[in-house]
Amino acid sequence: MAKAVPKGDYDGIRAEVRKVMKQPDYDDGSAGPVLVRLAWHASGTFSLVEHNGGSNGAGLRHGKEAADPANAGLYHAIEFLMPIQQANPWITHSDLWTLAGVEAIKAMGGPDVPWQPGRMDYSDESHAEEHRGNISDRLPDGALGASHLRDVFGRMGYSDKEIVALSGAHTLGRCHADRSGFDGPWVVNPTRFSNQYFKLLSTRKWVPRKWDGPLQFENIMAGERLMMLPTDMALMEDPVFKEWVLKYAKDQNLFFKDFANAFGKLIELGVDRDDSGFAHLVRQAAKEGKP
Ligand code: CCH
Repeated sequence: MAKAVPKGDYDGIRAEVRKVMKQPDYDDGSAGPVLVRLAWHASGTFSLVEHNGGSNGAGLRHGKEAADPANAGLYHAIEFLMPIQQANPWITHSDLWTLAGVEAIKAMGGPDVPWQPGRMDYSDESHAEEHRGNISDRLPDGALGASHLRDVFGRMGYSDKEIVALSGAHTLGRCHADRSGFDGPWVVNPTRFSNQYFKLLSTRKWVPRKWDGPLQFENIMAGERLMMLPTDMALMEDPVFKEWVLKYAKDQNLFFKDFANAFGKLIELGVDRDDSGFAHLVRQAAKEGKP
């Protein structure tokens, strides 16, 4: 049972998130990676042009978004957080999901990502659809390449550098054959946030795995079968992406700084609470000459 904390005590909520992260019978003993993925998938549907999608509303609980194959397995994360929400009904799901992602990153040794409350929740499926528009098929497909990454992340307003920084989250967690069809972790210690993903991506030899599943790449390290998705490999194949992979492999501080900025921006996408949310992003995109 999670603890009830006073309304507005987000540090108290963070402490509860740290408690639910300990899951000895789940994956690598931690809910942390799947909590980070929940925050990302809740946010990564945003479109700068259509101004819909994003973490506001916690639409991932409803209808098509809940059934999107890209979100398979995220109910684990939602369930891990449910006791906190039940003990603290004053916090919205959308605030809790994004805060849990940010706290999990920090608890696993990563940077402090800026976070602010103020997201609301859609009350039901029709409420979600009315506000959400058609946001199907917006999350990335691991089987594709560099131009797909630029399409998906460009729609949210991200630069090449930010795409690479965000991809560094694959230092956490693993693929599950029964969720995405892919299988295995990217690094040996997948509950520790670091620049290990970039180091391995740029220095190890990755060969196609011989198996019945979708194309993925492998390298055996310390007796463990590590993996890369085709989209991960695309970061080394594209010359602009590659430059950032090499920089982040060398400089963990730079990676932490760029990741914290990019992830902080991710969880703000479409959160139209006041001038610090969407309006700020539009001004920034206009300044950078983006659509
Ligand atoms: Fe990811 N990711 N991700 N990813 N991801 C998967 C797992 C995690 C892609 C595909 C996959 C980001 C970007 C991409 C995490 C964070 C981020 C899986 C396995 C696939 C497939 C899912 C499964 O089987 O459970 C693709 C394609 C992209 C394109 O860029 C970004 C951005 C982030 C966050 C910043 C995390 C964490 C996981 C591990 C989840 C877990 O359950 O362990």
